[in-house]
Amino acid sequence: MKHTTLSRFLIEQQRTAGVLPAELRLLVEIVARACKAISHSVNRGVLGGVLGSLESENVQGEVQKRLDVIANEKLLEANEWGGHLAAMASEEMETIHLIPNRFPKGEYLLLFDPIDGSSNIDVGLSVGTIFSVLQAPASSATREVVEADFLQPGRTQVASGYAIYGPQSLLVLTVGTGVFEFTLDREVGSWVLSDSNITMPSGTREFAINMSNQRHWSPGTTRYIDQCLAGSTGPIGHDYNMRWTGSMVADVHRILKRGGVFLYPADSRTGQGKLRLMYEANPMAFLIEQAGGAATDGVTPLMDVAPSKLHQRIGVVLGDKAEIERIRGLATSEG
Ligand code: AHM
Ligand code: MG
Repeated sequence: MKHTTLSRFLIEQQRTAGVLPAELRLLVEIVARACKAISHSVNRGVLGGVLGSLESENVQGEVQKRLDVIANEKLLEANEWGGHLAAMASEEMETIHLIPNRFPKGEYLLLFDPIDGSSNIDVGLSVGTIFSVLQAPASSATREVVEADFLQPGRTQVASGYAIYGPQSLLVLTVGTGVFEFTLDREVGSWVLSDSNITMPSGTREFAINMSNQRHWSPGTTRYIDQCLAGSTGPIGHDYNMRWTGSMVADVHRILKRGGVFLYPADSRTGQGKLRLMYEANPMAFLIEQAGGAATDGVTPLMDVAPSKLHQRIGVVLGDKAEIERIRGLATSEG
């Protein structure tokens, strides 16, 4: 079997497809290398002393896990010196991280959630890293990058992806030319192409939602889930299956490969969702759209939303196009 490594894939994208500037290639390689290191830490678990919580809270008021902090540091360290970035932002940091003056500054902005699905770390379930890449505004070349430079709609992303640390460590990537999956070959230490041009299967009757939030849902969300639960005797006329892993990376990966829908909708508690627009919703939306699916906040495509804050939360409804359209219809017929 011919093995295409991530490096070779990226060089071929640069050469043949002509879509990948050299700096962006370097950026993706460095993020992938950091994810490899994070994968090793996750894998060693208690043996590496990486499990458990810290005393600290992040900007969202969530208790930080040891691995949240370790993964954040690995990503910062790996990406500081390459000369490809203007600045970084992370779920674990209140504000943006500028590239220290001793290193050259590049034209890209990197955003990440270092460990997504943190509640699963200590119980041996899949967690992951999500990342999004934007271009810094041209005006920032002659001044210090500021938070407002990051507040671009998801549609402007030039790359996004996630690594999932599960039964296998996988890296799923788009640079706008389809979705590609790489599997970590631990013996050799490289990411190897394992699935190309991923297209989401359509028509899969499977939904993912945290049912314990049901009492907070909007009438539209309630109506959709009621229809799914009614199965073959309801208006949709098909039985549904349900899955909820507590790790968005794992749920989204299943949907990319097997189809279905994922919902973490805005609800009555705050009028927002739980997930963060800039480094969770948008990168996943880019991948899902590239794979032929749809990703909205329930109504509006996520990537068309103009962000107002770095850590903005938003409702996320993504997956099978026809189901997302059904959900949108049920949401807009509410009033
Ligand atoms: P995290 O980035 O702090 O881990 O939070 C995001 C996670 C998602 O991976 C997952 O879909 C969701 O939170 C689960 O939330 P809940 O525990 O409310 O079901
Ligand atoms: Mg997360």
